[in-house]
Amino acid sequence: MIKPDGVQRGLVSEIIGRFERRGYRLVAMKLVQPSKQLAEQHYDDLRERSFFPVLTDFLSSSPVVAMVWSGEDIVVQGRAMIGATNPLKSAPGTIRGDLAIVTGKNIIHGSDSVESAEKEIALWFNDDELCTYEKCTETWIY
Ligand code: RTP
Repeated sequence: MIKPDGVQRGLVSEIIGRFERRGYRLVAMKLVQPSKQLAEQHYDDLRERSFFPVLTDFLSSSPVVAMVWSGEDIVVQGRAMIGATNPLKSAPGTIRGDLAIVTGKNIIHGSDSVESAEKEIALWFNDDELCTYEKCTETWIY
């Protein structure tokens, strides 16, 4: 999910492009204005953390781009592409390491396990919003 700061900063195409160029397949995508309740459900496991109110206020402050990507090892590789939670500890070449400097404004969320991805997909998408298709293997697609 591209968080409000990523959308506000005009980084949507930059972020989507990185996943596309890597070779991952887009399965679903939509611009959503999350309610506070949806933000709280999304970060349910962080309810006891002191930054939970600020985090969920921020997530519900402005539209986000919810996405589902698929492909070999996408959860682990996606997290690697995103970088560390604190952008200052994210390696150059990662999304956060290249594009962000503040933990609370780290522009993107990625599911941390297949299990949480399944939960989050169910939270953000209806089944009929997920597109099943094969990538074209014609030679003019690179
Ligand atoms: P995310 O869930 O957004 O992909 O981030 P993450 O796994 O890298 O980090 P997590 O621990 O799940 O934290 C979720 C988001 O909360 C904000 N945060 N603020 N100390 C703080 O102020 C603090 N720690 C975390 C970050 O925006 C983080 O992405």
